[in-house]
Amino acid sequence: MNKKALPRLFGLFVLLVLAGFTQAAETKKQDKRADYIRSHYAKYEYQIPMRDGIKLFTSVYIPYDKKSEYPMMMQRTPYRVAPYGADKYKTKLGPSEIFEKEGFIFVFQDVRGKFMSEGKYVNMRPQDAGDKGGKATDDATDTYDTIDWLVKNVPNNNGKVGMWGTSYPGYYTSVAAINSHKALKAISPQAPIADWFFDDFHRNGAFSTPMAFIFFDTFDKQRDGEFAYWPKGMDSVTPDGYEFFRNLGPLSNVNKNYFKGERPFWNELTEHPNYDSYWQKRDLLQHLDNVKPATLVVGGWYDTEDLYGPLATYKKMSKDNKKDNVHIIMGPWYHGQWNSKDGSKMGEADLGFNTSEWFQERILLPFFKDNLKDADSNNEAGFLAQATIFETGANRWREFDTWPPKQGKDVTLYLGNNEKLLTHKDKQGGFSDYISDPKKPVPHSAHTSRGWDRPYMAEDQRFTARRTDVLVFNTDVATEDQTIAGAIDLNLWFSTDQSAADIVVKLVDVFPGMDANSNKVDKETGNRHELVRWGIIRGRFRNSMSIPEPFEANKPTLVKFELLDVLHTIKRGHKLQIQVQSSMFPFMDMNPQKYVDNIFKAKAEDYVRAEHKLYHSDKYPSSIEFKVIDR
Ligand code: PG9
Repeated sequence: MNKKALPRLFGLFVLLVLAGFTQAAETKKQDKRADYIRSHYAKYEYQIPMRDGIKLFTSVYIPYDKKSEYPMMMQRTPYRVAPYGADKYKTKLGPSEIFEKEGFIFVFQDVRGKFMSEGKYVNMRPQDAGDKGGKATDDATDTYDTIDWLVKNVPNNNGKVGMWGTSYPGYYTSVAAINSHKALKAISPQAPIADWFFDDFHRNGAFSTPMAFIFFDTFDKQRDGEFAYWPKGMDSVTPDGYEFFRNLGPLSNVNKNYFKGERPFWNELTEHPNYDSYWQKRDLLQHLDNVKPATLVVGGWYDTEDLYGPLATYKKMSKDNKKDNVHIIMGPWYHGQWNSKDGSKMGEADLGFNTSEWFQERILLPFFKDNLKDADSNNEAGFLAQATIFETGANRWREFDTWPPKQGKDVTLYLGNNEKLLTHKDKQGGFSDYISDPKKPVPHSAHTSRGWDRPYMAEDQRFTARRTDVLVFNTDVATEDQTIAGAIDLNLWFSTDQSAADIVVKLVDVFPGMDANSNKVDKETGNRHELVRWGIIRGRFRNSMSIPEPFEANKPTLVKFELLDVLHTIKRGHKLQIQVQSSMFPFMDMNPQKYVDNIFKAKAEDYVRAEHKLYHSDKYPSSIEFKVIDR
């Protein structure tokens, strides 16, 4: 054994022991939480009848302590309310542990057609039952009927109900606001899906194959009668998503090689590649303009699943900031991180402090207490701003009267020659070109994953900046801090020598190589290219999401779209960088680059290499526009 091997082995041993201790401490904490729940709550199970006779399975946890009456906190979910059986207890009840200590009645319900509930499940069911008359049902009437039953039947309740949920359960929380029951006093839709043509597996018409493939493999399995178990997924998915999805080939191979036609929702979505009436009917936003309960919309800046949802939900529910019962908080989080224990890091991004604990203690619990326990206080103490928004780059919370902020300076930057981002059009400018090759698409992350991961949302982008199929444009080094607030509008003059293309744009914060104060290289962050926001458009949808069109070969064409909101400070000494590319693989499927009517039916030979050009001349000035606000 060489001399260094022994200390190394010892180091490894110490690390393993420490990891073991941490794991054991975590398990002990979980056990304690579970013990607390069991000794403080009695569990009941009910089959609650809906207006059409269908019964929905509901479990209810009631505090043993009967000294006072309690409000109910409810979650409706398509992900099962297990464990089933009145003597089998959940190990978590509230959004976070402090809710269990505070004391609420917790209610969990399997939505219509899922797990132990009767009826037929419909993904993003069109909410078309209308007002609360008749026998017609949808998810909104199911929520109404459930609340009506709960307030009349659950012992020791105070007649007030709150709802929360993340993602799909966040969607069901938004749904509750449609013609809501008068006992529903407070809701917190968290990362709510709003419109499935823009959330989760769809982005401006581009498609996330890993997300849809992995999710619908199990979620879309049809039940054979009633079942209480989550169906088993396929075994064959490799941990190397780049390799797996490249080998998969055209999307039609999903059915041919894996699903075998046995995932009905997958079949439906592949028949509707455009934003047609199938998707439009499922757009929840159209029903959200008369929200009565106090509302706190929650979202994460680094949420790769549902970032569109919370922003669009707040905009619609608040009628553009006009309703003071509707609030929003956007934090520096991945999907659901706000209810996790550790919100001090998101991937490689250091957030400075535990932002999720701050949210749970200072925002979420006070919000529900205020509206469900105090006599209709409706934010009388004023602890909740209209918009509470985390400023990345500076790592601090800020409060606003509106989101996005109204005040500020409008800035336009033009792409230019020599990788420049300029404050004026480049008079000498021309274009930059690159080859986009479906055989070697640009990876969405430098790390290997099954293709649907989270940390990449704040990843160092040097790995792409140095590829020949990625264009970069940089501002000069900033001499003052610049805080960008809101969406970023993109006006890109683009051409291809083929007939179809995707355009991906990334907003990147380039850290200095040298620490300006100490004149030393910062080993951890030196020259880091931190991803702040990225977005994609499938070029065929540049003029309409419903009516796609091919590109005319080699014709400069204006493509406009937006990057979803940010609140980010490019600090003094940093540079703002824009990267442009035509794939983001495997997270987004590869555009064949030959126009076909339905990409889900494209053939292997439709996937062709293409030469794309991005213009930055006086005649074709590609630009980005955003708002800069005061510090
Ligand atoms: N919104 C999430 C999701 C749905 C469908 C596919 C992928 C993700 C979620 O409920 O987790």
